[in-house]
Amino acid sequence: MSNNYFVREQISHHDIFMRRCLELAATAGGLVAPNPLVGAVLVCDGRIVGEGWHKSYGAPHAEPEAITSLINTDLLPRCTLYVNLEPCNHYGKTPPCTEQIIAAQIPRVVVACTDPFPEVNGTGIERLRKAGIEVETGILQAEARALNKFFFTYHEKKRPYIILKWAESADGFIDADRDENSPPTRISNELTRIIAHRWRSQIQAIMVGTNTVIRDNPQLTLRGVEGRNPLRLTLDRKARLDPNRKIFDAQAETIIFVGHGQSKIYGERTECVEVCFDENLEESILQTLYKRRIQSLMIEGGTKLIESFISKGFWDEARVFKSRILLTAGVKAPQVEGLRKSEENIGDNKLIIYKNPKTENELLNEKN
Ligand code: AOF
Ligand code: ZN
Repeated sequence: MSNNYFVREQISHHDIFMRRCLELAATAGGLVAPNPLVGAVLVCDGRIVGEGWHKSYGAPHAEPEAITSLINTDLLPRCTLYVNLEPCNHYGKTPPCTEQIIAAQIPRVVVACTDPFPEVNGTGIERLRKAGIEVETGILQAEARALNKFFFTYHEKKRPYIILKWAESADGFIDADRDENSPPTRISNELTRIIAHRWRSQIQAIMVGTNTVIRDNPQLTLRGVEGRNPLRLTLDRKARLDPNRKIFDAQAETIIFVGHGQSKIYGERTECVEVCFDENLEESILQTLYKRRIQSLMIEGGTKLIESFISKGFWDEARVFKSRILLTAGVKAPQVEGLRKSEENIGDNKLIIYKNPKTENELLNEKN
């Protein structure tokens, strides 16, 4: 058998086992934030003999889970450990995974990507190599980074991953011309409503602008889906919003960004954060969220707020529902120039997903 054949076989096996790590990791979706989704498998003589994943925030990490799942521990010195994130090297809620891998006498570790968490950041791989363990990195790197896009964006860009979301008519309006006393214009269908609520369950914070609070009076909570309400955010420069708006109804934690000296009590579970309403407003908002360990933000309108984030390059993904309704006049939908990643029919509506080409490229490719 030629050497080449052997190498090719090894590579494809690497992919298969790493894919299994990603699959295991993903089963904890929505349960581990702000930690990343991590899965690990132990392979002996080409077969998976142990599996583990990080099941919930504060729970053991994937690697010790895989190690303890092994029935015959005599196999450990013959195993390769696959894991989609560099093993941690710090004392957090659990001891470092590196120490546990070394103690288990595992001779080879295959990693998808390094951990940008400041306390790890390459030191996990270094520690393993120093202990004489053979470490290979970069296997399914782009897939692994995409799986944990919130986590990587947060640590590398020091801001949450930003999703823009809106529904627009066939002729490009998000609302008809109407006064604030008439009900919001229904643009998308019932199915898209359920999808949008599921998205809310997957992110940590949700934001709308002042005008949207006035005109649409959204509640921004989850309805019809399981999960935790995201942190609600809005802007109120002069603190003039009516405290009876639904966003202040104490159903979820809420932050109102107000101008300096404008803090006041809007209601229970609401908090004012004073910011400068200048050209750095978006940066100030993102900085506040970074400090509060918010890794994902969905901006649901209106056009002015969404376009202000787009103009600064502060967006990663836009999820747009396009309906067949014609409004002929009204509030223009945001203009976004991005990579058109996918298009899907949701009943008589279309869901179009755009990605910011710059941040997508940075996300999928590790720097070093
Ligand atoms: C791993 N394996 O399965 C996970 C890792 O608060 P702690 O102690 O759970 O540590 C959280 C950090 O550990 C997290 O920010 C990330 O850097 C890493 N997560 N590492 O080796 C795992 N979930
Ligand atoms: Zn760990």
